[in-house]
Amino acid sequence: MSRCARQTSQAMQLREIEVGAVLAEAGELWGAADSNHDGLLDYHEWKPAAFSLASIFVDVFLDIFDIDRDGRLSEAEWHNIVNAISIGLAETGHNPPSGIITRLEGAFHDYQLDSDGSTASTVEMVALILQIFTTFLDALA
Ligand SMILES: [Ca+2]
Ligand SMILES: [Ca+2]
Repeated sequence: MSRCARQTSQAMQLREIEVGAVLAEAGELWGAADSNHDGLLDYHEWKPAAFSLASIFVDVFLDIFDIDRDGRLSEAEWHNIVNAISIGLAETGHNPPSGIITRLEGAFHDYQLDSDGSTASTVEMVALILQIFTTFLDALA
Protein backbone atom coordinates (compact mmCIF):
# COMPACT_ATOMS: atom_id res chain seq x y z
CA MET A 1 0.00 0.00 0.00
CA SER A 2 2.88 2.26 0.83
CA ARG A 3 4.31 1.68 -2.65
CA CYS A 4 0.93 2.29 -4.24
CA ALA A 5 0.46 5.49 -2.21
CA ARG A 6 3.98 6.70 -2.99
CA GLN A 7 3.87 5.93 -6.69
CA THR A 8 0.44 7.43 -7.11
CA SER A 9 1.46 10.50 -5.09
CA GLN A 10 4.66 10.96 -7.05
CA ALA A 11 2.95 10.34 -10.36
CA MET A 12 0.54 13.11 -9.41
CA GLN A 13 3.55 15.33 -8.72
CA LEU A 14 2.59 15.98 -5.13
CA ARG A 15 5.14 17.96 -3.21
CA GLU A 16 7.34 15.87 -0.91
CA ILE A 17 5.48 17.18 2.16
CA GLU A 18 2.17 16.07 0.62
CA VAL A 19 3.64 12.68 -0.31
CA GLY A 20 4.75 12.42 3.33
CA ALA A 21 1.27 13.24 4.58
CA VAL A 22 -0.32 10.67 2.29
CA LEU A 23 2.26 8.05 3.33
CA ALA A 24 1.72 8.76 7.03
CA GLU A 25 -2.02 8.31 6.62
CA ALA A 26 -1.46 5.24 4.44
CA GLY A 27 0.80 3.79 7.13
CA GLU A 28 -1.82 4.28 9.79
CA LEU A 29 -4.39 2.81 7.48
CA TRP A 30 -2.15 -0.20 6.85
CA GLY A 31 -1.93 -0.95 10.55
CA ALA A 32 -5.69 -0.89 10.80
CA ALA A 33 -6.28 -2.79 7.56
CA ASP A 34 -3.84 -5.67 8.10
CA SER A 35 -6.22 -7.32 10.51
CA ASN A 36 -4.37 -10.67 10.72
CA HIS A 37 -1.02 -8.83 11.07
CA ASP A 38 0.81 -10.93 8.48
CA GLY A 39 2.33 -7.82 6.89
CA LEU A 40 0.33 -8.36 3.73
CA LEU A 41 -3.04 -7.11 2.62
CA ASP A 42 -5.10 -9.83 1.07
CA TYR A 43 -7.96 -9.00 -1.24
CA HIS A 44 -10.52 -8.71 1.56
CA GLU A 45 -8.24 -6.44 3.56
CA TRP A 46 -7.19 -4.36 0.52
CA LYS A 47 -10.69 -3.41 -0.63
CA PRO A 48 -11.77 -1.34 2.39
CA ALA A 49 -8.20 0.00 2.77
CA ALA A 50 -8.14 1.18 -0.86
CA PHE A 51 -11.46 2.90 -0.24
CA SER A 52 -10.04 4.75 2.77
CA LEU A 53 -6.86 5.62 0.88
CA ALA A 54 -8.99 6.96 -1.97
CA SER A 55 -10.85 9.16 0.53
CA ILE A 56 -7.50 10.62 1.61
CA PHE A 57 -6.63 11.33 -2.01
CA VAL A 58 -9.96 13.14 -2.52
CA ASP A 59 -8.81 15.80 -0.04
CA VAL A 60 -5.42 16.05 -1.72
CA PHE A 61 -7.00 16.28 -5.18
CA LEU A 62 -9.38 19.03 -4.13
CA ASP A 63 -6.56 20.91 -2.44
CA ILE A 64 -4.41 20.93 -5.54
CA PHE A 65 -6.66 20.52 -8.56
CA ASP A 66 -10.01 22.10 -7.66
CA ILE A 67 -9.09 25.31 -9.44
CA ASP A 68 -12.51 26.98 -9.16
CA ARG A 69 -12.88 25.84 -5.53
CA ASP A 70 -16.40 24.49 -5.97
CA GLY A 71 -15.58 21.27 -4.12
CA ARG A 72 -16.10 19.18 -7.24
CA LEU A 73 -13.88 18.22 -10.16
CA SER A 74 -14.77 19.41 -13.62
CA GLU A 75 -13.60 17.43 -16.63
CA ALA A 76 -10.89 20.06 -17.20
CA GLU A 77 -9.71 19.68 -13.60
CA TRP A 78 -9.69 15.88 -14.02
CA HIS A 79 -7.74 16.35 -17.24
CA ASN A 80 -5.09 18.26 -15.25
CA ILE A 81 -4.80 15.33 -12.82
CA VAL A 82 -4.40 12.79 -15.61
CA ASN A 83 -1.92 15.12 -17.28
CA ALA A 84 0.06 15.40 -14.03
CA ILE A 85 0.11 11.59 -13.75
CA SER A 86 1.31 11.32 -17.34
CA ILE A 87 4.08 13.89 -16.82
CA GLY A 88 4.99 12.36 -13.46
CA LEU A 89 5.33 8.90 -14.98
CA ALA A 90 7.46 10.25 -17.82
CA GLU A 91 9.74 12.06 -15.36
CA THR A 92 10.30 8.91 -13.32
CA GLY A 93 11.37 7.20 -16.54
CA HIS A 94 8.29 5.02 -16.70
CA ASN A 95 6.54 5.18 -20.00
CA PRO A 96 2.86 4.97 -19.27
CA PRO A 97 1.65 1.58 -20.47
CA SER A 98 -0.20 1.92 -23.72
CA GLY A 99 -3.75 3.14 -23.30
CA ILE A 100 -3.44 3.94 -19.59
CA ILE A 101 -3.83 7.70 -20.00
CA THR A 102 -6.72 7.35 -22.42
CA ARG A 103 -8.38 4.96 -19.98
CA LEU A 104 -8.01 7.45 -17.14
CA GLU A 105 -9.28 10.29 -19.33
CA GLY A 106 -12.35 8.24 -20.22
CA ALA A 107 -12.93 7.26 -16.59
CA PHE A 108 -14.34 10.71 -15.87
CA HIS A 109 -17.46 9.87 -17.90
CA ASP A 110 -17.52 6.22 -16.83
CA TYR A 111 -17.90 7.27 -13.19
CA GLN A 112 -20.58 9.92 -13.49
CA LEU A 113 -23.07 8.54 -11.01
CA ASP A 114 -25.24 11.51 -10.03
CA SER A 115 -27.42 13.82 -12.10
CA ASP A 116 -24.56 16.28 -12.63
CA GLY A 117 -22.70 14.69 -15.52
CA SER A 118 -20.20 17.50 -15.94
CA THR A 119 -18.50 17.44 -12.53
CA ALA A 120 -17.29 14.75 -10.15
CA SER A 121 -18.69 14.75 -6.63
CA THR A 122 -16.78 13.34 -3.66
CA VAL A 123 -18.29 9.89 -4.23
CA GLU A 124 -17.45 10.04 -7.92
CA MET A 125 -13.91 11.15 -7.09
CA VAL A 126 -13.49 8.13 -4.79
CA ALA A 127 -14.58 5.92 -7.69
CA LEU A 128 -12.17 7.71 -10.04
CA ILE A 129 -9.27 7.35 -7.61
CA LEU A 130 -10.04 3.66 -7.10
CA GLN A 131 -9.86 3.42 -10.89
CA ILE A 132 -6.40 5.05 -10.80
CA PHE A 133 -5.28 2.45 -8.21
CA THR A 134 -6.68 -0.39 -10.32
CA THR A 135 -5.04 1.00 -13.44
CA PHE A 136 -1.69 1.24 -11.68
CA LEU A 137 -1.99 -2.21 -10.10
CA ASP A 138 -2.86 -3.68 -13.51
CA ALA A 139 0.10 -1.88 -15.04
CA LEU A 140 2.47 -3.17 -12.35
CA ALA A 141 1.16 -6.73 -12.43
CA1 LIG B 1 -13.94 22.33 -9.36
CA1 LIG C 1 -21.30 13.89 -11.37
